Amino acid sequence: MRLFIAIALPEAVQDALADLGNGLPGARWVAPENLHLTLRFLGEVDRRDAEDIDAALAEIRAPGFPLNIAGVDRFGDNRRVRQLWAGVEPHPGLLHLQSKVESAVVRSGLAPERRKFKPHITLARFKSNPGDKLGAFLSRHGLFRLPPFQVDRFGLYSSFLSSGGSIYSEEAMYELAPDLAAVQAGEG
Ligand code: 2AM
Repeated sequence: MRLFIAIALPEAVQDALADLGNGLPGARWVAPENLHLTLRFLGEVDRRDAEDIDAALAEIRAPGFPLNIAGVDRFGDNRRVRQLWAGVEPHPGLLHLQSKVESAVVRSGLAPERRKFKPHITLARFKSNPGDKLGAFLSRHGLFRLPPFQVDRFGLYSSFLSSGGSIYSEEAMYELAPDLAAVQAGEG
């Protein structure tokens, strides 16, 4: 099984992100229902490891937090643009959850992730270079920002590569604890 751990996005957020999806030659836009924030890519995992990872993830105790999506940028350089993505602000609650997820995965026997966590939502990959249009696109959407939404769970997903693109399925869901900051703000 090809697995990853991610935060799902509300449909309204997926739709707002999908609205960015035009005006770039060579872009293969991610289908709106596939837009997500990856916490950890696991790759091919056998059933026993997957069960260990599931058990370790279910033990995570971490509070919910608000997710702020802001900015649009790319991975890759001018010669070879790889990905276009929407930025995600590194809220302490998000970083706390990501580090708990990372230790759960390593405790389950997988090798640690070497790359620094750079929270992002991939919007498009490229089959050919978008050229000058990319700079214009990035400046047009430089101030892109969505209203924050509250994250109260995360999930384990499988990814199946089909001829029509990736098909993601939710394999398990893990609830976060109440976000005390949000609860107190609501009471005040
Ligand atoms: P990306 O959005 O930056 O491409 C499912 O493929 C998720 O796992 C994607 O969100 C993808 O991140 C992430 N991922 C991280 N490393 C990956 C890799 N080596 N191959 C495929 N997906 C990877």
